[in-house]
Amino acid sequence: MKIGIVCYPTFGGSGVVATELGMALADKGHEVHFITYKQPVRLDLLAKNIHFHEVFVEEYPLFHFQPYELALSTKLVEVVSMYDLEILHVHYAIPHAYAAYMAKQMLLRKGIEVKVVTTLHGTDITLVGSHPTYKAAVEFSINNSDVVTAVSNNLKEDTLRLFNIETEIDVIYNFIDLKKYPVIDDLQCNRSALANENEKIITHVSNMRPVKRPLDVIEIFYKIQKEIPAKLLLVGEGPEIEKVEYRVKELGIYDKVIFLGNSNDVNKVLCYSDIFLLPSRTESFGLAALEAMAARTPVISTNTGGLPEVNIDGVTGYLSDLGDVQSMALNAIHLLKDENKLDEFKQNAHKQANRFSLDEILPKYEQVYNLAKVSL
Ligand code: GMT
Repeated sequence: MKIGIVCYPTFGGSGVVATELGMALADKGHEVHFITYKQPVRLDLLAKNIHFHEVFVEEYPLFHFQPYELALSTKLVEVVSMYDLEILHVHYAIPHAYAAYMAKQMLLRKGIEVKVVTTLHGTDITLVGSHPTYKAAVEFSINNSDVVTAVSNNLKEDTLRLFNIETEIDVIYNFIDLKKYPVIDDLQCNRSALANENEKIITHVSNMRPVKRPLDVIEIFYKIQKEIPAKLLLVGEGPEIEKVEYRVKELGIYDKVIFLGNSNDVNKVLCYSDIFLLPSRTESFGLAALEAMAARTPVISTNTGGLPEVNIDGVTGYLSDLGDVQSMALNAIHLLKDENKLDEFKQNAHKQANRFSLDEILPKYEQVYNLAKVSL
């Protein structure tokens, strides 16, 4: 098939899922065209069947806001016409589903038909999309997509609750390419570079936005390190990072926290980890938790959104109420103090990640494309 993928090219989960999906489809022989304003961070441009088309937005001083949707829909018309694309798969409704709808209408005028598949990722529905500023446009673009998918049952329920949806929503879970998470022996995963022999390693990966509650991560870690020698690895950058640094200094634990910034090698960082913390206010799915589990790391998280569909309480980690840093710290301490249990949870986490393997999920998207192709 000839497929166009539209996504945010940044470190957010939706961009990561879109990029990994496109690369896997290309690997299987499909022709995949990424259409976005920058090359996606995890995209291997030299791989076979992969194309990248940059959406350029002309800066014009009259505009207070540069009209990205217009530039995107124009680019979509150009790329679909030039490469005979059959499917436009847009990740994140805002503004991608809207731009794809416009492109589809423009193409119909030229006698060209392209089908639009929209994948909802979370904040496009829960935090941003349902806001009155965007709601009507988001609802319209969902209802006018040929096929709509959501990354968890919880997100599907939220979408049906927050919008007046007239179209079917298929749940296709996010996935992980387990080949990228081999058993890494101790030498390759040189733990001693980061922590002493007796120290446990706790990790948090996010874009450090308020919804991820990185300050809770610090409070949880502070309690853990009082009981057990430990280091905290923080991966990612974002608006909360300065507050996090300030709090780390205030608590006097600066020598125990390692700030790694953004990374393309999350799998390599995760190989060091004993426990992964994800105390988010909400997560439609929690791709970061799945990546941790693929790397055999139990997850201590909140029980919000789609997290309970990924992290199984008492099996692959533990779930606590939002903001209950005491419970999350106690769960982590309990696990870290019991080597046998920790080992058991590490294995369980990896087993659970297998349920979300690329091999399981990729055919579901191919089915969706076939469904879209025959939709009226
Ligand atoms: O959560 C973020 O910071 C990024 C956001 C995105 O749109 O890129 O992530 C959302 O999509 C991911 C991939 O489907 C999910 O794993 C995340 O749970 C979801 N984030 C939220 O719902 C807050």
